[in-house]
Amino acid sequence: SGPIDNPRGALVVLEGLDRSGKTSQASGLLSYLERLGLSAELWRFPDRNTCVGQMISSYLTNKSHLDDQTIHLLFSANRWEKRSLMESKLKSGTTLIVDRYSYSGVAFSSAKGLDIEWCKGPERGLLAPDLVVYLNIPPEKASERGGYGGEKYEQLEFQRKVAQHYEILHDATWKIVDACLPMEDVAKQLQELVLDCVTKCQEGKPLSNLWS
Ligand code: NYM
Repeated sequence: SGPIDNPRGALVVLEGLDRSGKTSQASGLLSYLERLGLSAELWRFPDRNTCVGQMISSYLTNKSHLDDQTIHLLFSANRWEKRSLMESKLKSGTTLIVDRYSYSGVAFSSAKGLDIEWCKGPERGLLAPDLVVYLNIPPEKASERGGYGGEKYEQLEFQRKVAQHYEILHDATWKIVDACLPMEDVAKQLQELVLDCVTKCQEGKPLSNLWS
């Protein structure tokens, strides 16, 4: 069975600062793809449902303390424990819309001062996204949006640093969408980008690994 008989799904990642609108846009995208009759699922990282995810969650809610390297590796392990399921879903034709991925991992940890190459290390070999959309919002604007929830990292000063580190990670495959536009306009742009990407994957674009 070739790519035409057995088309694979696309791995689509949404990235951006806290309060950039990723989560709302991701669920809008899911209903859009379903309306088109495509098989799609919404995923997010951290996935707080696993044992590792629960350790991450208690760190983020300040119920436990971990040093910067340790939490970095837990975020990465949380992606590794989902890698094989991710691959089988994609191969069986399901498109995955993923709210945060390795770029969050590297941007947030390197914003704390960890070496960026060290941060990328454990991410190598995870599946590479077919499309990364960065929802671009100035940190000041994001902080005005209904306030932060009080988890770790949700402070303007730190978000400014994260924004700078995201910028270092941008590569040719990233699409940047202005997250200050009205929600419907952001949604429209996302739909176009994602549909184009899904089509390329159906036509046989191969899956590859991240940063290897
Ligand atoms: N975060 C998320 C990281 O620091 N590293 C990672 O690898 C990932 C996936 O967790 N402030 C941070 C970014 C967020 C926080 O994410 C929780 P969310 O999307 O608010 O549940």
